[in-house]
Amino acid sequence: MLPLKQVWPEEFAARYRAAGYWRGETFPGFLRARVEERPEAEAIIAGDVRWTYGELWSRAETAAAGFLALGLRPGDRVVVQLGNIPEFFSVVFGLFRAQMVPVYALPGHRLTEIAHFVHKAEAAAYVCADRGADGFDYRGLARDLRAGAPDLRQVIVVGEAEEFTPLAGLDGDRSALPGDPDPSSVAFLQISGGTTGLSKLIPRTHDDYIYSFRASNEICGVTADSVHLIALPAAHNFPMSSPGHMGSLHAGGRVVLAPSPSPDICFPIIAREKVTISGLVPPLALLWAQSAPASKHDLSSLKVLLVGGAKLTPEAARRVQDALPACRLQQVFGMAEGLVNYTRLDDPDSTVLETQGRPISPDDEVLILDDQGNPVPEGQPGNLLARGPYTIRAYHNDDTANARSFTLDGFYRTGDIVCRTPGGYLVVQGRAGDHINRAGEKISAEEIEDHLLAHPNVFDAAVVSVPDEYLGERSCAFIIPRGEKPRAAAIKAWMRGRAIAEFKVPDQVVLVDSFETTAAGKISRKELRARLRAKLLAEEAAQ
Ligand code: OOB
Repeated sequence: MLPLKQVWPEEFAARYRAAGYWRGETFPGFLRARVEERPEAEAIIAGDVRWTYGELWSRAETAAAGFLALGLRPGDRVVVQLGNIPEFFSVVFGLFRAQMVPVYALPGHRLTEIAHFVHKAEAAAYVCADRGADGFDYRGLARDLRAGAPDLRQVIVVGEAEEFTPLAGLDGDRSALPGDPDPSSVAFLQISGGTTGLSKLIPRTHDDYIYSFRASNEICGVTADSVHLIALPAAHNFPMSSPGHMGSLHAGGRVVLAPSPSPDICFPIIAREKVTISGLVPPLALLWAQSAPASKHDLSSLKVLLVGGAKLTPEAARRVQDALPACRLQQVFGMAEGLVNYTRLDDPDSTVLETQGRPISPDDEVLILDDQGNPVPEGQPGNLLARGPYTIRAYHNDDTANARSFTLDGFYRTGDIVCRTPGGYLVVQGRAGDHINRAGEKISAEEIEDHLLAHPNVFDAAVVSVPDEYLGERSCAFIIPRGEKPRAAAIKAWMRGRAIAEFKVPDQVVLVDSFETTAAGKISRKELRARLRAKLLAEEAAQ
């Protein structure tokens, strides 16, 4: 299969190479370089498991040879659904080494989402664990997946494989392994937050992605001495590259995996491993801030805490900074499609507390436009568009989404509403699209409405976001019943039966007689959702 390409026009590619952003590095290439420099240095730590760079490399090569021996070929896409376990790294570096393309699913995804990724990526294989940290049995999911995806050739399981292929049993001829991939080819596919409909697949190249975390390392102070705690799911773009585990591995540092982001689990790990840097979404950062002052664990090694994925308000930022005085808060506003902004470690407090940072690269082009596409006056809110050396030009295999999400001259429409300060820092105000940002997990209103409409007693449904003290936002589904009135609990249970990620099950269900749209006649879904949301907030305020 031919390598997938992401298309930057040649003049841009030439500029990004000339500026030294794209250096021709590849994933297997950089890991091999670290192995040659310091094979005995520790790379991956998870509980009692400690892998050196040499061991990680050897396991990756064994897996790579094993994938080839199973009949998988360079260019094949492989959906990887693994939590924060060491095998995440031997599998993905094994795939890179064999020139295969991981598609990163999150541990919370269920059959509906995984089947969509397999279909959209035309994946040849699925890699999962026997069970997740929450006890979920992925082999059951794999069985159902296989029944509906005849082109899926292999299922590889970390742990007890039952009828599938165990990762531990993989082996093959290392001399059959290919050379290093083309640095401008697509290294992997990330999952989009899914602002409209189902998630899209985001193709990232070796060149562009490695630039993003190499530059992030500099901004976040990551070196070979760093100890990086990965508390969020390793497959998400934030803990992967901002500066993430990939940044730490590129720097030759240590990556420590936490099975859960809770302070009970993470604080003892920070004390034991002398963790220097970690990243969290705002609700978790607040939880850490609440627990830190009274903790009996020594957290003094922690020097940088990145917070992003959803808006951290100035008040919440202050709480986090005050609770961890020895540690610098760093806000990060990024997206799997590319553009990432950071507050800088030497920025004044006001910038760190009140803004979501500024772009990584001098060549990140940022536009802030009104709904007609004209630039807004400086300091005014507008739609954020971005183009640059690590922002994609197109989604994988999705013409409709591409036409909607990119301008003709290659800017990505982020869907976020931002203001820019005179110093060039961005402040996120909200977003234009209808998605719910539930503690950093993005939920498409449209996708959930589609599920609800499949219920026999649902006539119509509209899903909106509601401010939530802990989650930032939660989801509320307005439902016009048909026939027998369904109970809220029954709707939620039924949604779970749709085999979707738990975070997509509506937090709140409100039954209504109508959407009261008669006066205005036909209105857009967007306006309908806005009205329902405003009504709910007004009713809650009146209580
Ligand atoms: C990160 O990536 P995604 O792809 O899950 O979500 C991107 C969206 C952004 O478009 C924005 O709507 C929201 O998440 N977001 C923020 C934010 N960081 C992300 N909204 C307000 N404040 C922030 N600090 O979420 C992501 C990727 C890389 C680094 C960090 C986060």
